[in-house]
Amino acid sequence: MTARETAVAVAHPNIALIKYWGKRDERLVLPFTDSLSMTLDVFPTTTAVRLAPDAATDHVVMDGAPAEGEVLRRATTFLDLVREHAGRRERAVVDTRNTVPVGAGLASSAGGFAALALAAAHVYGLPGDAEQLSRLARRGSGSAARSVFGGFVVWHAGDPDAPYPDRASYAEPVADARLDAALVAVVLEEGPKPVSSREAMRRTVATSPLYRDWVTDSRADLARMYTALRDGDMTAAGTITERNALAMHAAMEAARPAVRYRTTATDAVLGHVRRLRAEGVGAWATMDAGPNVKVLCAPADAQRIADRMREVTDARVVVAHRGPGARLRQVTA
Ligand code: 2P0
Repeated sequence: MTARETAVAVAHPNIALIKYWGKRDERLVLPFTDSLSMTLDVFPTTTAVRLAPDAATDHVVMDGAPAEGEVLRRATTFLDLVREHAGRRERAVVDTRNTVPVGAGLASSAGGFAALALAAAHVYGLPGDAEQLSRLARRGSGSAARSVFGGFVVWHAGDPDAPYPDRASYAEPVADARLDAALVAVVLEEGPKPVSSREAMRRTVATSPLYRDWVTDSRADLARMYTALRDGDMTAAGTITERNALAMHAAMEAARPAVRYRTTATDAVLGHVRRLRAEGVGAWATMDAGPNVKVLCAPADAQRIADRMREVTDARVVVAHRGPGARLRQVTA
């Protein structure tokens, strides 16, 4: 690939139905388990990367303000990796715009690093296909490996004994997925979470007596989820999704000290989801590293579920469907 001066990429967040929770290698961002997600058609991140050959450092702007601290450090470390792969030295100017609240457990880093990986790979002239892009995005943030692709996506943990474990861990679309699903996002809080998912995963792996069982259970959930997606079985997919998320939260709550992202507002929404099911509506909850709830359902039920959530909570409620993978919007030579 020839290097370009500027590239602009767009990527969407994804929500895991089978969660990623725990790294076996922190530096390479290699997970203990495979995970499976749905890329959304809402909350895109748009990222422009421009080469700055005269600059001494990278300059990163997020939502109109210069990035600093951990955000700047992670972006620069990621650009260093791209430069190392490309054999280049020039610094870059990055301008990224989110439409999702950052750090609130709404997968902002997934769309963010997928867009940054795609735009940076273009300006630095890194060769590679979507699978390679997924490996690269993984190094920025694990879940970003999945946002490279649209629809239902599986991220392979990869064989730990493979000669090059980095190469064995990438995401790809789930073949033959026939399920048509929507996700109703119930946004209870938009502020950053008290404990980063990185730290929370570390603590769960190191101290939770439930972690090993969660890993075993998650593998079985994944096998059943493949069948549910291929059969277009909403009830099975929803049931597996909800229990996988509850088990992940149970494992982190058993960590020492406990990691607790669920709040009383979260539990109230979970109650409303159960009540909908009791009324015969197919609705199943999932939660990530934050208090917000996403309700998996058939597209035909999404509006009804969203209306109910607006009735019973003060939350911002957003209906999402399956969205596209990361794509370039503009490249300037
Ligand atoms: C997931 N989450 O599968 C899980 C479920 C949150 C709960 O991936 O440390 O930002 O950058 O690899 O990808 C959030 O973690 O973590 C996440 P890093 P990431 O979607």
